[in-house]
Amino acid sequence: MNNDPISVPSAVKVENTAWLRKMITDFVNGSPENCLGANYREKAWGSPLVGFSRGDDPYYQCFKEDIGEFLWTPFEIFSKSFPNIDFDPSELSVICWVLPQTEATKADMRRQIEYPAERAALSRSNGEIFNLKVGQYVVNILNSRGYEAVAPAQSEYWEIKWSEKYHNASSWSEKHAAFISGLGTFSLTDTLITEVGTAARLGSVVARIPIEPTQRKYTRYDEYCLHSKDGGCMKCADRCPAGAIDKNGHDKAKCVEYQNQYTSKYMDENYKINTRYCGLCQFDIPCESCIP
Ligand code: B12
Ligand code: SF4
Ligand code: SF4
Repeated sequence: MNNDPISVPSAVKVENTAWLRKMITDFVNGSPENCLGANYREKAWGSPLVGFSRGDDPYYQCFKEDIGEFLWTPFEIFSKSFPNIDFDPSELSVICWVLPQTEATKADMRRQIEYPAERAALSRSNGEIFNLKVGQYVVNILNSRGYEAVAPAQSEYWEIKWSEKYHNASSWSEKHAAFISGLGTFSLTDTLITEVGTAARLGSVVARIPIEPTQRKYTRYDEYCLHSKDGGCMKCADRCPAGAIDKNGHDKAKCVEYQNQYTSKYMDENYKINTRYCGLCQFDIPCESCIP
């Protein structure tokens, strides 16, 4: 299929790709707000990965059909956000980033067997606030250059949703956008495995700007997970204190229950952090920091 917006020269798309990647990388690496906070005057996140996809990539519609009608395509969330703009879906691009956990957080988490370490809990609370700021920053920079943009997961319309097939879900999935944008594949635990591993958080922006999409280096949906090769590995299952991971994948009900019953209380009592998080299955595993 070739429905390229032919009026845009390829050089412009390549140039946009380069400055957007640099702008996000410089912001993450240089911002004083990229900080764990509390007693940790250190970065919340390491240097980011950045990837791009076309807003009309057919994968967006495929995932919508598989997951549920509620899952937005880029076209849907852009139309909701800018109802007065007349545009073609081929004019949209999706900009995605991956924020890797730092070496210090990873070292702490590898030692944990029941509860998250304080650094990791702070990456979920303060680190996620910074992740949202990355989205706002990208939107602001694009707006200042005349491009309309929205961070779907920060949209007033974004909601937690229920998928008949996959249970807990939401109106916009960062993992699916990152998969389509060439940043990684799914794992046995449901998380995305990227070139900097799975111990990471993700974010994205949909914008009306021509960008060269990132080439996907994979053909299969679960290609980077060792379990998908021969049914082995499953180190993530050993790491899960809730027994929420087995050869069939990730049991979200058990995962949510463990977070509600144990880790949330622990973080509140021990770190005075009020958040829902566990994340043990992302650390001390072959796919923690790389494609295994
Ligand atoms: C709802 C939600 C949850 C729910 C449900 C988790 C889930 N898997 O969706 C709960 C509370 C359980 C949860 C827990 C966690 N979450 Co969460 N969560 C979300 C949220 C808000 C929405 C996700 C969504 O809409 N998914 C859509 C559904 C349909 O996708 P899915 O369930 O993964 O199903 C697909 C695939 O996994 C696959 N699949 C299904 N079964 C199988 C089996 C095999 C073998 C394979 C290969 C694939 C596969 O097919 C499905 C359809 O495509 C996102 C933020 C966002 N807006 O995206 C964060 C997000 C997914 N969470 C994240 C994180 C970090 C976590 C935790 C580690 C932290 C924590 N809170 O403890 C745990 C990890 C648990 C785990 N092992 O997945 C990150 C993921 C980062 C990454 N590297 O992928 C996200 C993207 C947040 C962010 N901004 O970074 N989360
Ligand atoms: S630990 Fe092994 S089985 Fe689990 S997600 Fe990583 S590669 Fe896949
Ligand atoms: S985040 Fe969920 S799946 Fe991962 S170790 Fe904790 S309880 Fe288990």
